[in-house]
Amino acid sequence: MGICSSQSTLPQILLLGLDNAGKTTFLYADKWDQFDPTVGFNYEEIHLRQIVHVGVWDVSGKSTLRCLWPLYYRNINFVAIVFVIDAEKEERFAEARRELQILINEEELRETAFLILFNSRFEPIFDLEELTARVGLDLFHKTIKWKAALVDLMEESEDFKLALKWLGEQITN
Ligand SMILES: Nc1nc2c(ncn2[C@@H]2O[C@H](COP(=O)(O)OP(=O)(O)OP(=O)(O)O)[C@@H](O)[C@H]2O)c(=O)[nH]1
Ligand SMILES: [Mg+2]
Repeated sequence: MGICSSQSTLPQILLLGLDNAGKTTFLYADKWDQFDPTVGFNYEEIHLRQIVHVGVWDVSGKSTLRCLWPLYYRNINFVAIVFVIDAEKEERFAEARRELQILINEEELRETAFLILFNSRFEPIFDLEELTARVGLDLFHKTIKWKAALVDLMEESEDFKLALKWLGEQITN
């Protein structure tokens, strides 16, 4: 499907984050569990964990391909961005912060809600408060709607459900 040819009436969500953060894992958690780096994008109309029915664009996070991100959000009206961060790679937090900073300053994304999902598949090294501080989510303007959650993208959890419920509320508001 061409990037401009989506005829969907579903709310559209853009999945962003650094390479190897867990974006495709999030999108296809129910289907299989090993993914190659995304080349281009994946698009699915999906009932995320049976909580929210949306069209999801899963885009490559490779550094050389991040220059394509604006092509998506300048052509499609996204109600929310789900930004995935690997909670176990502290050495990449600054890089994630830089990318988030660019996004929140974009005029096209002023009305867009941001759900930040810290993906941790093992016992988390940091709790959500520490992660929020370390990535510097305080950089978010008070006017931007955002929420952060610490989840295992492959597992069901109350925090994950709450995060997706919040996403659903942003869509209906
Ligand atoms: N929570 C959890 N995360 C996993 C699991 N398996 C893989 N991952 C995460 O997913 C990452 C790689 O998966 P992808 O989903 O392909 O990453 P991506 O963000 O889509 O990467 P690009 O397509 O390169 O932008 C791994 O490094 C892990 O962080 C799992 O069983 N549980
Ligand atoms: Mg991917």
